[in-house]
Amino acid sequence: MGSAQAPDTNPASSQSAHSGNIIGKVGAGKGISIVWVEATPGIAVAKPAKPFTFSQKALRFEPHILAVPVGASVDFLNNDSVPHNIFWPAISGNKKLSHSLGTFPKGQTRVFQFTAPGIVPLLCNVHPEMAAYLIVTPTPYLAETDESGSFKIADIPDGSYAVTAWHEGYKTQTKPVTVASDARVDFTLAK
Ligand SMILES: [Cu+2]
Repeated sequence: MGSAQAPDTNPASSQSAHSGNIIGKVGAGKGISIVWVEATPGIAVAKPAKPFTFSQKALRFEPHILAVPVGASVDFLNNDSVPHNIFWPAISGNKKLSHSLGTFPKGQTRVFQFTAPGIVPLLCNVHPEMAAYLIVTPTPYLAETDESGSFKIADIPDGSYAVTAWHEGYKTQTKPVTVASDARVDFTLAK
């Protein structure tokens, strides 16, 4: 039988800096979970160029959960016919990071740049039932799961990392993962 080696057709192997994807599944309650790679020396964190928007419509925040990388600016748009307020009492429990954007009418936007990572519970003091979560991740390597809990964080430089999963009403969980091409990490969150 022939023993000729197949040509190397993997384009990634010709690059000097290798990277891979982290895939996995988060087991938790209904709705989406957020997964991110924790800060690691050597991982670049640049201010994201992409604009992020929360709107308030029909007395709800839209979306209910949004993940953005640290440094991101978020537009908060009142899309309702009534005035809304937006405030957060803390970021990841740190009350020193509480802030209010005030109360503003239909069509107006307030912008805030988030320079500290953490879980930001968004509230409206006009409508106590209004609530949403902004997740500010320490690196741009983040993913939103689908409703089944599956996620993929793409193009992470090879290396060893800590990966954290968050779900509303559950305890966050952090696991180690080594990326050398692709890697898999699964979470089962507890209340
Ligand atoms: Cu409101």
